[in-house]
Amino acid sequence: MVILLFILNFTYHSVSLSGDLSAFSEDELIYQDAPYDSYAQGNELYGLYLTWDRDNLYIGLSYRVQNNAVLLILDPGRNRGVSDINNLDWYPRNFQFYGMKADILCALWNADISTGGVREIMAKDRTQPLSGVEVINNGISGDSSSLMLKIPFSVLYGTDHIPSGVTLKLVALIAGSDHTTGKDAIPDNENLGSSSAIRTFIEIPLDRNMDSIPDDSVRIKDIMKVITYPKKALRLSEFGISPTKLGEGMPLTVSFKATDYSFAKVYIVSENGRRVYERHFESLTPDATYTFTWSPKGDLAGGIYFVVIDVGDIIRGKKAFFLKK
Ligand SMILES: [Ca+2]
Ligand SMILES: [Ca+2]
Ligand SMILES: [Ca+2]
Repeated sequence: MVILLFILNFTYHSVSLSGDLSAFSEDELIYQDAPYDSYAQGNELYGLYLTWDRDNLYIGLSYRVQNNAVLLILDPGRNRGVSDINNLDWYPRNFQFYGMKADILCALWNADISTGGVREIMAKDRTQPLSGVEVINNGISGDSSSLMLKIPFSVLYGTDHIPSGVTLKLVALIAGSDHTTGKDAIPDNENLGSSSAIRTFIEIPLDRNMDSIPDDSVRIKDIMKVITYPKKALRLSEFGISPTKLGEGMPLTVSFKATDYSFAKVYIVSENGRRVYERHFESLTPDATYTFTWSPKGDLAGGIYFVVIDVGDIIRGKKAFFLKK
């Protein structure tokens, strides 16, 4: 019984950020990646380390790159972030995330942290440096390198307490220059060399006993999961507008439903092709109905308007008439 109590308290581990991954325990190597599964020779992810103490999350990554970028992407479960990072103002890479939101991005080029850092993703085209995070990179181009991060939970969640029962998701990627797809991933992702869809992540519940304090009585390897969000046939199961004849100031209701984790662009164009309205929806929940309204302003010309929805492979349009007195 004494022994049992003794081993119960074993998550909390403060890691000193020296650039030496042996600061993590063997148990904290939560994902050992194949040493030769990259699409670019000499550019590899080897292992992901993770642990936490009461106040900080510690992540370590063992890798090797040469003229490539290393990206570590976190979704702390705050329901913020984006599902597409191909148009970011910093390290834009052709990745679309299905089932996770890219929220915190740590990136560096050619094993050199002076070319990178840690940023928060604010919108599809905007990042900002995240302060309060410590990063150490130890390595040179073409050689085995290590990256270590210390992220205070107060930085991740903006409060002293973490959200009750929250789950962290993360994925590490190697990619080439701007707008390219992946070379290697932790965890492994299907068709990484050709597809830009990232569907497989590591998920870690930080607070299984729901007390808003990171758990200190779990072995992370036992509770973490590698989750793949399955591909569904991407289609619009619903797309409707109402009414189809509009008067000035009258709201048009647009509703749609998509079957996969995805993003949708809805725009309204006039007869002569002028875009008068545009709205983006990120990380759609499959089979959830999305509804919004739009009211034509008085300065718009009367006539036909097309309400167009773009869900990746599918583009559909509906006609609305704006009748002006
Ligand atoms: Ca690898
Ligand atoms: Ca891999
Ligand atoms: Ca807890």
